[in-house]
This record gives sequence, C-alpha cells and structure tokens, in this order.
Amino acid sequence: MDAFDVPTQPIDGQKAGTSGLRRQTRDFMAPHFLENYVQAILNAIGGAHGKRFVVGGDGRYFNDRAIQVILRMAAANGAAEVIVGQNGILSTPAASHLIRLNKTDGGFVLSASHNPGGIDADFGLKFNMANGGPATEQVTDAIYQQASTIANYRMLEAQDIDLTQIGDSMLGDMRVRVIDPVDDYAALMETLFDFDAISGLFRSGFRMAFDAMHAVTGPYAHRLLEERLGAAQGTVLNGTPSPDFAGGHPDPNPIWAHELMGIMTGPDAPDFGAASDGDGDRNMIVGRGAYVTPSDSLALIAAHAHVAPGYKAGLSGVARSMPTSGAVDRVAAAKGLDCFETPTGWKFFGALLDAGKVNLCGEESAGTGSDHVREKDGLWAVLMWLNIIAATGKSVGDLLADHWQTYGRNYYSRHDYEAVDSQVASTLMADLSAKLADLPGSAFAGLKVTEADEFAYTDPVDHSTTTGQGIRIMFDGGARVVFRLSGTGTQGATLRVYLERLETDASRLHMQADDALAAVIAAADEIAGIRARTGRDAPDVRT
Ligand code: G16
Repeated sequence: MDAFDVPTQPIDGQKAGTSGLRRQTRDFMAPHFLENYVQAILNAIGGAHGKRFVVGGDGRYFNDRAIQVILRMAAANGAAEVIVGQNGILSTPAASHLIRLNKTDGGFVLSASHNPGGIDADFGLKFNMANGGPATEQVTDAIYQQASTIANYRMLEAQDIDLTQIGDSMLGDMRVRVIDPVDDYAALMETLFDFDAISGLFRSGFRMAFDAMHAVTGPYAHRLLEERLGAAQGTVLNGTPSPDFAGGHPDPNPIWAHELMGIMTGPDAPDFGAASDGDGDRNMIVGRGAYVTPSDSLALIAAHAHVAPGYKAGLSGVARSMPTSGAVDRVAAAKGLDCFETPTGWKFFGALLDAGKVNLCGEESAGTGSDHVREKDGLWAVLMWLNIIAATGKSVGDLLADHWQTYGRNYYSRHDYEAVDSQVASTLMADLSAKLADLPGSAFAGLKVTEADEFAYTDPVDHSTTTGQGIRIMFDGGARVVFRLSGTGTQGATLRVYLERLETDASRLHMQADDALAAVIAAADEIAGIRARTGRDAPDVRT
C-alpha cells in the first residue's frame, strides 16, 4: 500500500463555528473538502507520525465514507493506531471517554449534532484533543490557518476496512482497532451512579420513556436502561440509529421531541421522560406534565449531585455558558461554590475542568456534563436524574417545585429565528452593539435597563481572551435578554434571543414561562426591532 501526496488548494468555508466544522453534507462530499480539512487538522497538531486517535460518529449519512477517508489519511500521515466504534458509531461523550481511557492523542468526531442528517441535510467534523475535549480556540485557529494555505494532502491507496467486525487489522503500517461502542462508556457510568438504587426504582414499577430520536444513543440506552438497569422493554423509543434520523430533527426539545412530549402529557404518562440528540451529548428531561428547562436541570443537579456515588464528596465548582440562566448561580451561592460564566461552546469548559476548578457544567442548549469526560453527556444527565429521583423518592414535578421554593425560579425561554438573511442578522447585531452605551437608564415595555454590554471572557486558567460573545441587556429586578448569532447553523443566520426573569414570590412560581416573560419578550423586540427587520411575526422555535 502506497502513500502519496494529492495536490489541492484552499476551499472556502472551512472556518469552524461553535463546535467544529458544520456544513451541508454535499459540501463535505465535494472533491477534496473533507480531505483538505483532515490534513489541516493533522498539520495543525504537528503531524500524525506515531500518534494514536479515536474515530467515530453519530451514524448520519456519509459517516461511513468519511471514516474510511480519515483512516486512509491517518495511515498515510504515519499514525500508529486508530480506535473506531463498530460500524463507525460512537456517541460524542463515548468518543471523549475513549480518548481519555486509551490516552490517545485526540479524536475525530463526525456529527452535526442536533442538525438533520441526509445527503441534503448536514454533516460535521470536530477534532478533540488528548484531554477528550473539543479543540481550543487556539488549535481551531491553527486548523483554519492550515486549511487556508493547504497545497496538498497525504492519502493511502487501500481497500476499505471492514468496520462491521470487532477486532484488529492493519492499514499499511497503522493498526485499526474496531471496538464495541457501548462497553467502555457503560462501565464508566456504573462507577458514577448508584445502579442498585436505580434498578430498585424500576423494580418498584417506576416507568420511563427515553426517546433516542433515531440517533446514536439508541444502542447506549438499550444497554444501560433496559438491559442493565431493568427498565421495561419498550422504554427506549426510536432506538435504532438511522442515517437521516428517519427524516427527523434530532434535537431534544419540546418542539422536535413532540412525540415524547405527547406521551408525557398524555393520560397514562410514565413517571419520567428523557431524550437525547443526534450524537448523544444533549438531553431533555421531562416529568409527568413537567418539562424541565436545561438551565433548571443544571441548577437542580448542582443542588443534588452529592446523592450520586461519583459526586458524594460534593462539587468543586460549577460553570455555565453566559446565555444559560442564573438558576445555578443561586445554588452555587447558597453552597459556597465557585460559579464561572463562559462563552457558548463546550470547549470553554475544558480548561476549568482540567484544572479541577469545576466538576459540573451546563448550557441552555440542552447540555449538561461533568469532569468524567470533556463533552456534555446526554445519558449521563438522564442517569443523574434517575439517581436523584431514586435517592429522594420525589417526582420530577415535586423536585422542581421544591427547588423553586428554595432558590426562586429563573423563568427562561429561548426564541430562535432561523435562516435569517445573514446581512439582516449582522446589521441587527451591529446596530445593537452601537447603541449599548446609551441603553442604561432607558425603559422598554416598562423594564428599566440597568446594564448593557457585549460579553467577553478571559479564561482564568490559560488567560486567553475571547470577545464578541453576545449582547447582554440587564433590567431592574433581575430580568435579562441576550442576543447572539448561532455558530452551528448551516443556512443563513440563526438569531437566538435568550429571555430570563427571576421570581422569588412564592405565590408566582408556577406561571407559564411565556406569560411570566411577556414584558421581557416585548422589551427585546422593542430594543432590537426583530419583527421589523426580519419580517417574522414569531420565532421559528421556542425552547
Ligand atoms: C454546540 C456546542 C454548545 C452550544 C451549542 C449551540 O452543541 O457544543 O456548546 O451551546 O452548539 O451553539 P450555537 O448557539 O452557537 O448554535 P452541539 O450539541 O450542537 O454540539
């Protein structure tokens, strides 16, 4: 088998967003696109010679072909070993765990997460570093530099590796280890949670519905929930990964997981419902008739994590992304824990986790996780909730009610305007930015602005600074609106408007979020002129 150089030239559109490179699948399938980006990654990390990597993805369309290309290029660049999930399948948290467990030099994670899959949908590639976490801003910038100047990539002429069979084989001088995608991850979960208590819960008749959304968590959930913990057969819905997620949108929120929401609000609703996304790092938690916002889920986990064996020593600190509500801050303050506010993107938690400053992180975008891996972890959050329910004997609804009673409730909603004309969206943000200094003191929809700024972050560990991370407008009484453009969309721009209001009056803790937030919603539109600029009457998605 011969390795050879293929001449190429830089291709537009290879700048990573919030989480690696996400593009339409056909872009990734275009000549040289994937190859250029893989070579750019290998160049940026100082080459592949003698190195070991993990490769896997969420099984979406083109996952299998892309993995064969990455294997051939890794071999051609002199890598010593690549560990691959059987059939090319690895959830993102499982990939992160394998990188750490096997002390590899990093990994290639193929996924566009919650974005739809298929030849006419989305694909993505992300490089994770030796700590198991997404490449830092510095490495991402170096990859972009390489992609912008690339002149050739290295390829091996070889047949496809059979990824259906577990075992070792050689590709040129490189060993390829095909492993079971679930085994090591399941073993890790068993060290963190009280499996006896959770099994006892299921034995006592506790019922659950888990919607894998035709995505990667199906095999993980079947193994852990049904086979290992004894949940009833049929607990896992849509549990076979499909290349186009059966035509669905694998994003675990009340809009896209409407099948599960229907079950949980129906007449014979189970006790507990949960869902995960395309690559298994996001989660949704829902009780009987009680949807838990990701921000509340993070706060509630912070308050109760010590009941799980892996966290019985307590938390070292917590972190949340800036647009995530301040609910977890209130728990941290009560418990005397450090609480960090980072830009959107799991990569910003990596340094805090590595330094031991925090061991619980979360984001409003349905991500929760700890220091067990360096990615957010959907099934981890589900098991944590099951452990909390088993330990406290309380329902999801009661846990939430008690939490709000103790800490107050941060009413929260995110409004997304999708596929907005990019020019309109960037002008909206630029205009907002230009008037920030004039906002304090003025009132909108009866709410007085106390502070307004553009979020910037200096990492307390590596001291790197990241600017331009969203516009924050704070109002009198603890309300806030944040405006940000998504870094994960693939068509036009997605404007995200994050709305929040703190309520501590015990008689007003059980309102509908949109009613509780009516004034904040009106103020947001008045300040940014969303309707007038986008021509939209309402957001496309509210979570
Ligand atoms: C990624 C990032 C998250 C981020 C989310 C949404 O998640 O890892 O940190 O919160 O995108 O980002 P944006 O608001 O820029 O679209 P995932 O699940 O898509 O990998």
